Amino acid sequence: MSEVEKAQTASAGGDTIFGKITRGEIPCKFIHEDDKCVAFHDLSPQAPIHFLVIPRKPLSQLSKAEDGDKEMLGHLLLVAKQVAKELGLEKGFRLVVNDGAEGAQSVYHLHIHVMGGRQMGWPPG
Ligand code: DGP
Repeated sequence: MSEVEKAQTASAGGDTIFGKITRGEIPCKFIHEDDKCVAFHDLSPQAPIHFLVIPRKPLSQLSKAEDGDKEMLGHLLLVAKQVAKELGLEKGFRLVVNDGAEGAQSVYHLHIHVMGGRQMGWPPG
């Protein structure tokens, strides 16, 4: 099943694989972890370097974020750029947040994709 097909059949709400990963119930090698978030390499990389930054709070998607999430959301961006630097992405990188069915979201636990290590195109598909 393609990522888009997965996204079209994914359902919002409930626990997800990322919830299990953040709670340590499924083993995963973190490339960053702190009290608010974790980062790890994507299982299905779309670039030479492709990692995800995920809040420990099980927020399903960006469109459900509230004012109280401001600090956590800012923290995710700072971790994204810090890990990108640690992985050598000095020439640039791309952040993507898929939201909902038309945004091709397949896992309903907020995550920031960080991709780099090749020239990106525009517009995205
Ligand atoms: P999205 O379509 O934005 O919901 O992207 C979900 C991404 O998560 C997709 O690129 C594949 C990745 N992914 C799904 N399950 C796992 C997993 O168990 N481990 C890791 N490392 N990545 C996963």
